[in-house]
Amino acid sequence: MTVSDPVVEEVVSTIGRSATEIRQGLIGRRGTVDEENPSGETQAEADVWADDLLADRLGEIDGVGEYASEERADVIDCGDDPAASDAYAVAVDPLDGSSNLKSNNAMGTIFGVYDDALPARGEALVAAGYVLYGPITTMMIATEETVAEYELSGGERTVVDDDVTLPDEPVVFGFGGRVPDWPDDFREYAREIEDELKLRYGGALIGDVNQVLTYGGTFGYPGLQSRPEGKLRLQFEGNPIGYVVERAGGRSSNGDRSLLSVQPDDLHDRTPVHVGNDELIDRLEAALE
Ligand code: AFP
Repeated sequence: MTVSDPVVEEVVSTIGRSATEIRQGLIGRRGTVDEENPSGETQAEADVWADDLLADRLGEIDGVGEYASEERADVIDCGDDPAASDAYAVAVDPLDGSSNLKSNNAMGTIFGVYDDALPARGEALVAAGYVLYGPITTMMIATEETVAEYELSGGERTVVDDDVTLPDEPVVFGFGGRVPDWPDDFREYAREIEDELKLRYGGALIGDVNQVLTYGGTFGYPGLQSRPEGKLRLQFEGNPIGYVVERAGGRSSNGDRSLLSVQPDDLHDRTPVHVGNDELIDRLEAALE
């Protein structure tokens, strides 16, 4: 099953082919480098390596005008301006959850294909998705038409589910941040959810969101007392994940409105992120009002 837009198909097939290699290349790259990414976090060797690999490959696709990643300060100009032409901008978190490398837990690669120059609103996305490096490597691809899940093996993409939809009955939840750092209104909401759903939190957005898409429920990384803007990045994490979950029939929110409607000021803006079943996100927004 291919994506109908040829540039988007080239982007997703390039990421899919690269994923097998990225997974293999993690071996021997579990250490850190002496650098911080633009968000001030220590970079793993694997972060830098996967970013360079994806920048080279995605940047040379005809129809990709910009490449940006969580691991580099500025957008790379690699063709026509996406704001003034048919070209797209590709934003990537090359290794989401890379601190899980040390403990050998789940990680991912997240991507968003924007029909606008970066930074852009999530409403400009034409496709988004992720690779999950779990016991097997899977890829979720959301477009205007559908959300589909694939297994990746040896560079091949095999459909597992060509119409991924969020289950109606929520089962799992995962909330990031330390509980004493949660604002009181979020803590009250979280207490209710703890009584209703089962806790599943793995410290990698992709692993946690994939559980929500599989079982139903909600993932949240709220604004904290010490950091009201939250931890996750709008362009590289919030928007792509919001797009996937909304296309699969759920909702996304920054606590007030859809993540996709948030106007970014900066490429590396952070945002509170909440995704999941409609009813849970409605309740969250009511609790934070
Ligand atoms: P790292 O890439 O530094 O491991 O951060 C992962 C992440 O951005 C996201 O994938 C997780 O949902 C979130 O941070 C986990 O944060 P906590 O370590 O505070 O739980």
